[in-house]
Amino acid sequence: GPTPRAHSYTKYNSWDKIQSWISSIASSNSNLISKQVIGNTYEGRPMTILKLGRKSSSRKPAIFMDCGIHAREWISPAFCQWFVKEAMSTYGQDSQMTSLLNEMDVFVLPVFNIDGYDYTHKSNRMWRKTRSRKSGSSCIGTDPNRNFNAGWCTTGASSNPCSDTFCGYSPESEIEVKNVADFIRRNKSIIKAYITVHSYSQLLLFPYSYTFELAATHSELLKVAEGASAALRSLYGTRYTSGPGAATIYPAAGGSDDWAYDLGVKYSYTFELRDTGRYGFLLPESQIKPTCEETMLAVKYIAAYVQKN
Ligand code: ING
Ligand code: ZN
Repeated sequence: GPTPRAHSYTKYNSWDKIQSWISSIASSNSNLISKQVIGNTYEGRPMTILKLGRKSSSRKPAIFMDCGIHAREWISPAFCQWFVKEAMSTYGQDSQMTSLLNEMDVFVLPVFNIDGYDYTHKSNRMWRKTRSRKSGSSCIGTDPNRNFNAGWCTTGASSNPCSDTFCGYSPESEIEVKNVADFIRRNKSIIKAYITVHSYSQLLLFPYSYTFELAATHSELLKVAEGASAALRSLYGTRYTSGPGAATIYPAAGGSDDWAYDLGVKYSYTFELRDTGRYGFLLPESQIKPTCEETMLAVKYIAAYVQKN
């Protein structure tokens, strides 16, 4: 057969490469990683969650992180791959990572919107939505970050199936959203934090986006976001703005972070990674490494806070 080549963490990998990587990283770290398929996408691709953490007989508290809700935001799946690699190579070396994976599990969904991601590699680089179809419209796809059941379709979303922010025909009408929401509901008692990774704008957002009202724990959410942004900035000076979605980026209902927060996940964050618009979604591969390195510091900051609270 073909000679296996090492996975590249500094390239934008195709879905086929990421799928092989999911299998190989899990099998070569079987002490720390287990795999779980939570369902298939609309086009039938398996959605696999990697559970990172030292095996334990009791149910550990957990952090859930997804990447690639939006197809064209390629730096996002690159970060989830980087995170898993870094977790494996620093466990037993870095005291914080060791303690995190000893005490908690981290669920990582490397690509949420796999069908869309594959489509951006093969047909249209700027595609955002899923690839689902329904009779009655010739337009394809729903915005998965408008399809969660949080103020669904009330603001910053469209009921037009041809729009890039189409909210779908009902909350969780997208199978990918349903699969993730079901998983989080099933594990609601152990999931302490929800982290979702997008690009671009260099923001660290938290609830709410569906309303301008402040979250019940606004000041704590802001304090943790500001600490995480400071940690991120300490590496290369990259500046992030923190705040509630509605006031910081724009009002938008149906987002995953608002839904997770209202379900009871107390620490719920949306990252908008580099840059601020020079390259936008077309962030050069030369920026994958620095972006992932700095983002690691922010995610580890949030994880450390959640671990001790
Ligand atoms: N931005 C997010 C979007 O879905 C967002 C902003 C975050 C909206 C949280 C709602 C909730 O539009 C990008 N770049 O996708
Ligand atoms: Zn996005």
